[in-house]
Amino acid sequence: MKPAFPSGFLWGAATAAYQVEGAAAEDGRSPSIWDVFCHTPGNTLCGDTGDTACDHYHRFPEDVELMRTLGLGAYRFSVSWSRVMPSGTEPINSAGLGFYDKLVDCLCEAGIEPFVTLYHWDLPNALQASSGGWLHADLPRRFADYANVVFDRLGDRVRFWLTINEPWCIVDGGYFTAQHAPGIEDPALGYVAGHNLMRGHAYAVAAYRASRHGTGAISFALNSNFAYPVSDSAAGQAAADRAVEGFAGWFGDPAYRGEYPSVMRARLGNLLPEFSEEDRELLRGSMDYLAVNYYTSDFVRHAVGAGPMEYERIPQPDRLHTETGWAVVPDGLRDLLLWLTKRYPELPVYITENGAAFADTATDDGEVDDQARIAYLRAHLDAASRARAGGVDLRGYFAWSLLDNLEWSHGFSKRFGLIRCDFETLERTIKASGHWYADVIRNARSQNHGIEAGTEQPVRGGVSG
Ligand code: GCO
Repeated sequence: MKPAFPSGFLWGAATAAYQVEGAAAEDGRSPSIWDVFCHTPGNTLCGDTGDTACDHYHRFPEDVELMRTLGLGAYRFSVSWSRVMPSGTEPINSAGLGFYDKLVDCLCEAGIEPFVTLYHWDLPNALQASSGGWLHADLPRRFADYANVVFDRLGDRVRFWLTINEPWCIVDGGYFTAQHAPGIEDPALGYVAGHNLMRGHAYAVAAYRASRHGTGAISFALNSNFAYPVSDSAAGQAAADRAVEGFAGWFGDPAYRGEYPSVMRARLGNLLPEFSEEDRELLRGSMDYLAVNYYTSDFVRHAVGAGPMEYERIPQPDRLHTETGWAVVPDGLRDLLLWLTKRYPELPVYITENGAAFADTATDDGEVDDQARIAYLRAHLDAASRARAGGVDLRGYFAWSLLDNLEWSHGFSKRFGLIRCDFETLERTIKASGHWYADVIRNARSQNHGIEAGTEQPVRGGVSG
């Protein structure tokens, strides 16, 4: 039988700085908008903050050892801009940058590929306070300056980069619903922030390609649900198509072809800012690969007057839901990957996040028999392999998350980890899902004649491979 995943497939797990690092006030780190958000009463469940989180900042050697035990080939983590440049601009804080230097070295020694996200939502608060953060037209340039500092320091060892994590979530949580930092509720501003996030992505990609280390692969992490119509009418199908174009296409289209989807332009009009000719140029072809974060899908119907896109989500009470209330829809992963590959051809694909929160119960020893998470991951890996069989050039998969961590406004109440973190003692215990994932990786490697971790080549625009 042909192996479901090819040799050189990158098997990883992901985290993000604010969710795991802790050490919020150490070595010159300044507060980010997420520190301010979490420290504002009422914003997070139980007032939880990332002050300590998993203390990954101090415990990273132990965490890398755990990754090695699982047999991970790659670790996706994010760099905190507030550590590297506490004021958001020069000067550079060498202690903060040094942390990532040590982490990357430690990963390389363990034969684990570092997969680095530059921005996972934690803008230095100084930039928010002084200029309105992503609403300011110059922020994209500041972001590229910061990115350049990181390329310069880590680019000799890091071959896979992501600029922005999930612009959709930043806009939705940060500017539509105010559930996330910076906690603004003004959709018109959300479209401006989203626009500047993509400009920041484009400028950082240009900086990377021009840099002395710019030979790896760079992209941004696109999150999207797929959407299915609840009726088989033409209007229902059109509503589902609009839902996907308005989700995946909102940010995917600019990064591929330099413009928003025409259906969004037609329906949102002036709410969507225009890219300048220079921005368009820089955006076009700014993904060396497609990085996809997937958790759930939607079931929708055409709904006149339900916002400019005129569709409505219909609850699916009969489906299994995770602790975050998201329906479990593995086929949506396959269908989303097929949709993306059709719309953005020629790009290799990495699933950069996929996972589920379930109410784990731990024994006194911290052991967790999380069969629900195993079932979720198994079904999604199966969907991913079916997408491959359908022509998607899938090259890697990252489970979200390596560790239980701070789930943003849900605080520590939602556990996504392959590894349990006891938030009192900070003790780590590999869950049943972690052991299961280690087996999946081992079996996949042995089916491919024992290809070792760390041999994967970075890709650029589907050219190599
Ligand atoms: C996101 C982020 C992660 C989350 C994860 C679970 O997708 O929201 O990238 O930081 O923790 O997705 O919600």
